[in-house]
Amino acid sequence: MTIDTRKVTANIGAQVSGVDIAKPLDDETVTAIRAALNEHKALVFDDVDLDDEGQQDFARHFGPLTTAHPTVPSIDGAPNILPVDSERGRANHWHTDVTFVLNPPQASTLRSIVIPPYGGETLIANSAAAYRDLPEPLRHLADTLWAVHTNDYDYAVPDESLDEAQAEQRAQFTSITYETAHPVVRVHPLTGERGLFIGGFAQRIVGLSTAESRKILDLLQSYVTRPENVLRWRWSPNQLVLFDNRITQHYAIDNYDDRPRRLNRVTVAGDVPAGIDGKQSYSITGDASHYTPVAA
Ligand SMILES: O=C(O)CCC(=O)C(=O)O
Ligand SMILES: [Fe+2]
Repeated sequence: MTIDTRKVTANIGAQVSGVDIAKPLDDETVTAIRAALNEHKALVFDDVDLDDEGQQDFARHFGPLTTAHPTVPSIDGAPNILPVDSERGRANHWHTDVTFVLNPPQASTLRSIVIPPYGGETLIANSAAAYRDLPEPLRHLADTLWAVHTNDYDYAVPDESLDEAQAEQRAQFTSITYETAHPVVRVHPLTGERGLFIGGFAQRIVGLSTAESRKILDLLQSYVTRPENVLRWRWSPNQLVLFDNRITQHYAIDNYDDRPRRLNRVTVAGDVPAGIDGKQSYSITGDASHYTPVAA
């Protein structure tokens, strides 16, 4: 069984055909999808005939699943599915999923259910391409840095400007405070590739003040969000996007007015990140064992 891939951009994204991901997949096919993911970082499958169960089964081919989220409830009866619903909130900030825990998911799947008539694209950035784009002195600096990731920060929207529903959601999101230190340059365990591992939950560089951290993080982040490193995916219903959460960031554009938009997210449990010297991430606060097993 071979799969067909068609690149969407030079640096990130491929559309996959020649495989029906609603059926159980043999090992060879899973290996081919994994190889394509290693190369393209984000894979799009069209016309998928999946329900919640099917999305979970597909994701399970890549490893044990996490539950929906460390603090946000799942869909009723589907403990591994996080509803991504425009009514509940909009992830219009650059991030890598759940990096505030010790072992963030290694991969995420998003399945489109309701898509607005315009807008609602998801941006996905290749953070390995960003690392390669750094001029050498900045690459050397990044190689030495560690960042503290947390779920408890203002997301660029201060508490006092939230309405009641938003305040309630934030309180739920931060009902357990997590803080984890990760290397700013993470080595991908399957490919050995180096990528910038920062994103919105990275709030502080170890050893620097908040103000100094912001400048360094913004500078590094500007390489991640270069248009050349970003896939802008315009959804149709019944698509599934699988992305490598170890070496990408993403952003859900809020450009569809009050039109409904709904996706379901299922994530695959990840390993503890390691930097270029092999040193592993360490937890500062917050236990995530109810959320995720640690992948080998
Ligand atoms: O809505 C999207 O396109 C992405 C949602 C997202 O980033 C998330 O649920 O973590
Ligand atoms: Fe996300």
